[in-house]
Amino acid sequence: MSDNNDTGRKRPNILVTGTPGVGKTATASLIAEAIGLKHINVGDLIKQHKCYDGHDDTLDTHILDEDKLLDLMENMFQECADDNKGIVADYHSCELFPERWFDLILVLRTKTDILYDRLTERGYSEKKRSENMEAEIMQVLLDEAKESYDVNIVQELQSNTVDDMDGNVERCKQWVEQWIANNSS
Ligand code: DAT
Repeated sequence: MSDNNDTGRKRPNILVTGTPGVGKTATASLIAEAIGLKHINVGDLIKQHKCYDGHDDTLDTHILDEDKLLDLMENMFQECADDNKGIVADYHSCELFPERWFDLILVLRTKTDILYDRLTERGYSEKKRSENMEAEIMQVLLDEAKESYDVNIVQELQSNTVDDMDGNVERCKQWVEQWIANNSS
C-alpha cells in the first residue's frame, strides 16, 4: 500500500466502499472506534441534509445532489484536517469524491451466498437484491475504485465473517500507525 502524503495532513483519510450489504458501515464504525477517526456514513449524511435533486419515478429513488453533498463533505474534511483528525467515510460508490481526499480505499467483498442472506434480511425486493448481487459478482465497485484512484491505494478485503471484519480493522489500524510514522516530520 502506498502511504505518501503531499497534502500536509497529519492523519490519513480512508474510504470504505463496496456493494450494499458487504459491511461498509459496520467496518467503518469499528475502524473509527479502534483508531479514533471521525466516521462519516455518507448515506446517512445525504438523508440528514436532504442532498436531493428531485426524484426518479422509474427507479423510485431520490436523485443525488452531488454538489450539495461534496460541499458539505469538503467542509467536514477541512475541519478535521484543521483539528489534525482523520476521517473514515463509507459509501456504495466512490467515483464522485475528489481523489485528493483519501489516502486509502478499502473495497469490501462478500461471497454471493452470504450477501444474498444479508440483503434478504435487509428486506430488499428481489429486483434490488439481484441487481446488487450482480454488481458484486461483476466486481463493479472494485473496478470503479481502481479507475478513480491510484491503484496503489486501493485494497480489496474479504468481508464474509466477523473474523474477517476484526482482521480488516486490525490491518487498517496497523496501516494508519505506519502512515502516521511516515508522515510525522
Ligand atoms: P453496508 O454498509 O455495506 O451496506 P452493513 O455494514 O450495514 O453493510 O452490514 C450489513 C449487515 O451484515 C449487518 O447486519 C452487519 C452484517 N455484516 C457486515 N459485515 C459482516 C461480516 N464481515 N461478518 C458478519 N456480518 C457482517
